[in-house]
Amino acid sequence: MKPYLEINEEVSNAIQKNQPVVALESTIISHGMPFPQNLETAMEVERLVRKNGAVPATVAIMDGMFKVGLTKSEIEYLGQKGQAVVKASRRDIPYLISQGIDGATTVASTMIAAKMAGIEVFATGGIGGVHRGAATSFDVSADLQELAKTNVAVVCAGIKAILDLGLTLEYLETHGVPVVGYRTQELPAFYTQKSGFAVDYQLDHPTTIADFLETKWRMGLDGGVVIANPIPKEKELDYDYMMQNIELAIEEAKQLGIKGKENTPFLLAKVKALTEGRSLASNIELVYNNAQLAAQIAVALCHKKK
Ligand code: PSU
Ligand code: MN
Repeated sequence: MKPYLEINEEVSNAIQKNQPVVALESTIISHGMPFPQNLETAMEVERLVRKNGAVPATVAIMDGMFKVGLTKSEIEYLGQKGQAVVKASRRDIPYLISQGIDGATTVASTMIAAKMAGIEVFATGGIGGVHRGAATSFDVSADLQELAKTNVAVVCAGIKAILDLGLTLEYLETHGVPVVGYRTQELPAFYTQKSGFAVDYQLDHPTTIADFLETKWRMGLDGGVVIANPIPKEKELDYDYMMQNIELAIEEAKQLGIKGKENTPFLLAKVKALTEGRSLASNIELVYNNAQLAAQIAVALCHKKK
């Protein structure tokens, strides 16, 4: 069989030497943000990971392979092509790899590539989840099923606010996925610190998070962990303002009959338009915040192994 995993030299050296590495996804680049902010954000995220002592490994499907650790020009390509790149979740991987078609990896597929490469920590914006109205649409992100089985910690600003947070928490509980709040008891709602829901456990230090992860996986309790890291107070948006605009966006998606993998990118873009770009600005800030914490957790995990 032809190889399907290509880890760049810097990332591969770091993994071999037990040095910290943070995986980063590419759907957020191609489908989650417009050009050129997507590109600027992706580059700044990599810089922040390095600044906090870890090696960044942005993941995508390119040239018929899972690439772990992209070059700047590969990130530029994904940013410029935007929605023309296939959004690749678990079910899309075999088609894209066997056909040699490029794909931007979601949380689910980035977790898969990270696991294959031996990377335990991953930073993104917000995870996918159970959509509002899922009782009739059945729209539940493949991210949740991946969290149920793949041993990677996903550092995020909680569950994307466009989703049904309560149902998503129920799903995670059923599948044994712990939701850990970093310095918070309240689950953040992506653009806001507030959500009205509680996390399962609060942990206040990258080292205690590393202890938690190591305990889970050493005990053979397979599956991911959600590390919910609230957006910084000065960057958050007003909760009621966001909920109003999200409801408008969902209403429009319903009217246009948007479904399947188009749903999340449509809603994020619509909310951005309705908030005159405010949602994008806070989305960028929360990703930066997550990249830094993810790097710190990766560093703490490596210290424990030494
Ligand atoms: N976080 C963001 N923006 C995004 C995403 C996450 O700040 O665009 C992406 C991730 O790739 C996640 C996907 O896996 O949205 C969820 O899509 P779906 O609901 O179709 O599974
Ligand atoms: Mn979906």
